[in-house]
This record gives sequence, structure tokens and C-alpha cells, in this order.
Amino acid sequence: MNNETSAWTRSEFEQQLRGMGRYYHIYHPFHRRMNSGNCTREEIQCWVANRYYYQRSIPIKDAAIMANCDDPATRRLWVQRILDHDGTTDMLGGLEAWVRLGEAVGLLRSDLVENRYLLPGVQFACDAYVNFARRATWQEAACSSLTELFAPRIHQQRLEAWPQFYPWIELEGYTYFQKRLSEARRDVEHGLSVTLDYFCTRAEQEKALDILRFKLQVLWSMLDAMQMATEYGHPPFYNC
Ligand code: AHQ
Repeated sequence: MNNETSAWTRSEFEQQLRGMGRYYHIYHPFHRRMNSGNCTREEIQCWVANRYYYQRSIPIKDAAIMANCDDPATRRLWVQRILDHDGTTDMLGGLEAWVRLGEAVGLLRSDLVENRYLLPGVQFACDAYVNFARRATWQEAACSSLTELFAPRIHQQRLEAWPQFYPWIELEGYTYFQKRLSEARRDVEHGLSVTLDYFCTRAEQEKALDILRFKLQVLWSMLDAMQMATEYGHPPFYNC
């Protein structure tokens, strides 16, 4: 077997996965503008309102993974992801924290939960992610969550940049990003372990990179839709 087809070692495989970070949506023009203070109030509201549909899709995606998983030990770990978003009687969930982000940027709760500003491209990308998780093996779907390898940096950037660039955003709105700093790191540790264990041959490892590429494209195309909508602001780019 030549070097091109031999499996990567565990650490080489992890480095290949981490190398996909160069395609992360932190580098998208819309995100760069947002994080350099060059977005209008309406563009920030568009991003928060549309990302709510992504956030509410996450626990649905994680429930699909649970439904496909036959291992109780894995389900006991994975269920925490659903609780983190849906909350419990004594813990604020991420969905509620995101609604508060919406209110902090001047939106109404109903604007988010009734998808008033949801763009077609954002909906299609999020639905593609959920449907992927429904039909993939639970290990493949776990691999797709590894875009969060790069997420702590993006949350930290917002926490550092937004208060100075967007002083009109109420500080309570930042609870979600603070929550995710630790939750993302915990989730990625488990998702990475599942991925490194499951994809063993070189062909399987290359498939894992393709799965991660698909999810990176889900995140990227959401911002494409928001860029077009805010640049042109009329149908068909905007929600008609
Ligand atoms: O807030 C985010 C979140 O809860 C998740 C779950 C995870 C998944 O299961 O796919 N991915 C993810 C992400 C969240 N926030 C995004 C952001 O830019 O704020 C990043 C995103 C991710 O990197 O996949």
C-alpha cells in the first residue's frame, strides 16, 4: 500500500480535520464585516433572526443522532447537547438565550420563533443539515458537528469585538456566546473521539473530511444568503 492510500495515524487524521478550519465561516465576508464593526443594525438583526433557525435545528439534529444511536453510553453523553439548547427546569437553554440575543438587538421574540425574517437559503442549508443527520450513521452525523472545533474562537471574537463596535446591543444578549465557550469545547472532545475511532481506513478518513466539508458549506451558504439579502434587500433574495 503506497503512502497516498495508507490510513493516516490518529494524530495525522486529527490534523487533517483541524486543517479544514481554513474554510470556516469566520472567514466569510459577512462575518468579517460583522466582527470588524461594519454591519448595520439591520444586518445584525438579519443575522440573529436567521441564525435562530439554525439554533432551533441543532436539538432536532441531535435528537436524530440519538434515534440512530444504539449505544446507551453514547446517548447518555449526547442527550446533554439537547438539554443545553432546550434547557431544563433550572437551566437556561441556548434557544432561550438566543431569543434574548434577539431582544438585545431590537427584535421581538415572535420575530424569531415565527421565522419572520427567515431567508430561503438559510432554511435550505439548515434543513439539509438536519436531513443529513437523519439518514447518516450516528457516527457520520457526529463527525459533521466537528465544525465546532473552530467555534470557541468565533464566540470569543464576538464577545471581545461586539460590545465596542455595537454599544447599542444590550449586554444580556451575550449570554449565549458565553455559554457556548465551554459547551462547544466539551462537545468537540466527544465528537472528535467518536470520529477518530470510527473512520479507520484512508477512504473512510477521506469521507470524514468530505462530511466536515459539507457542514462547513452549510454554515458558509447561510451567510451567502444573508449577504445577498442585505446587499439587495428585495425579492427573490429577501424573504418575500
Ligand atoms: O451555537 C452553535 C452550536 O450550538 C452548534 C452545535 C454544533 C453542531 O452540532 O453542529 N455546531 C454549532 C455551532 C454553533 N454556533 C456557530 C456560530 O458561528 O456561532 C458555530 C456552529 C458550528 O461551528 O458548527
